[in-house]
Amino acid sequence: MKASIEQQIQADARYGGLSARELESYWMPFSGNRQFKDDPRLIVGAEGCYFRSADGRNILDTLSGLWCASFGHGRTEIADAIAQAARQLDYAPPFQYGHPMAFQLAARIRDLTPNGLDHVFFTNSGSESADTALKMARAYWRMRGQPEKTRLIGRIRGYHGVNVGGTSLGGIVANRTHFGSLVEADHLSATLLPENRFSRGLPEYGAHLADQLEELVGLHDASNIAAVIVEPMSGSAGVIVPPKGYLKRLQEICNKHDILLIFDEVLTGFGRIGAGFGATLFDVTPDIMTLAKNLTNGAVPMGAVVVSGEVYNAFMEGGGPEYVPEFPHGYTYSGHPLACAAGLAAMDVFEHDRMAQRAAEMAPYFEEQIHGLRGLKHVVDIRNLGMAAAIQLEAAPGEPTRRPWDVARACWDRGMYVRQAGDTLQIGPPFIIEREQIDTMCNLLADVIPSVR
Ligand code: PXG
Repeated sequence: MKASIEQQIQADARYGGLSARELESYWMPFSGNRQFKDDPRLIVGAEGCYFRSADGRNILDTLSGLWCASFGHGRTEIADAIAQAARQLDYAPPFQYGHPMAFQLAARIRDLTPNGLDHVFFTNSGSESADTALKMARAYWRMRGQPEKTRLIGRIRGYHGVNVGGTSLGGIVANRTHFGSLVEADHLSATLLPENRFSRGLPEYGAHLADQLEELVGLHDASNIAAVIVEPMSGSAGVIVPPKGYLKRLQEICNKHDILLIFDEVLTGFGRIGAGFGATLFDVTPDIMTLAKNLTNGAVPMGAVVVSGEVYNAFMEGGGPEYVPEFPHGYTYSGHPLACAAGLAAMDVFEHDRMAQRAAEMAPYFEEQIHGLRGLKHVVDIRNLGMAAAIQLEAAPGEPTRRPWDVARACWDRGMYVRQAGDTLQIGPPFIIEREQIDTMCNLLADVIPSVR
């Protein structure tokens, strides 16, 4: 007699003992739910650069989870801090009340981020950080008596999470198609240019693309523009590295026209590109910076928005009676005690283990090995900066995203987690990765990439 689906699932170690009902109950994010439930890839443990799969294999993590566990999985310092906080203070209301760790972590972030970014607002994710920053930018101009400065400018292929503001300002078409028009937004061109294929680090060509901001000023007038939001390096769209001089030029134009510059450093923050922040590497201090991911090393959801004194003071000066919230915005879990504990412990790891330096030191070897994949069948571009890289594959006719998916799927069977999105494979391993593990990763990619149809 044919075994029932339930029996088949129970007998298959890949399902980790889940029932069919449990599988059906969970609507997974950014996932092919139907495919996954027939072909599960369950993770049950993590340590260092490895995951443990439900069927008992060690899986090399080449994306630090989703670019967030960059100091390595299973950091006991962070786990202990979370456990201690959970016992002492499970929750404290963040509106009109506070707890010490939120203030301590804010000061810590202030110390680590570039001079001039002095005040920290807490959120629970990168998406919330992006939407918070956009609302701050609009409210800032009202506080300054210029309420008509409302227009927001993003960039094609940008990613600022999935909330309403971030979806609108972002520029990845697949993430926008289903949702109609949300927040009005303009978009600068992406800085992905054919001239720059296979650039190592910063591409030479393309700084002129920043001048498009002048064109938008010419179209709308600066008196109507609140802010520009960009990632110093676009991650999700496949590691799009800014051309030399581009970000400086963007900042100059913003300064000239009194437009706020927002850097979305959710992915680049805390070491990913071989420096503390994009702002540090490019020597461009924005008015507002968004953070998340590495802030807690991925261990507890948390985001932050760091702003200049000028932005903060506009609210303090324009806020009305002192007991009234100057910025009517915030989340039940803003600065949650467990997140703050994780954040403080992660910042200790970041500093004491010199994580940004570690990323910078490993980056040249990583670059060399990744670019060694040039010439493989299907590979049409390789881009990298610090400990981030993307391998772009030629689209299969009519199925632009299939090849990266097939590569990622095959790698999982062979003991490696690789993130695919659009037409690229994204590589961003934990900074603690060793040379031999980079070799293993590149050898496996060299084997698998040409093998897909
Ligand atoms: N801004 C940036 C720059 C990001 O990279 C977000 C905002 C949203 O963060 P939350 O925490 O709301 O997801 C991100 C997230 C990928 C990948 O494959 C990148 C992200 C998330 C998942 C996958 O590159 N970035």
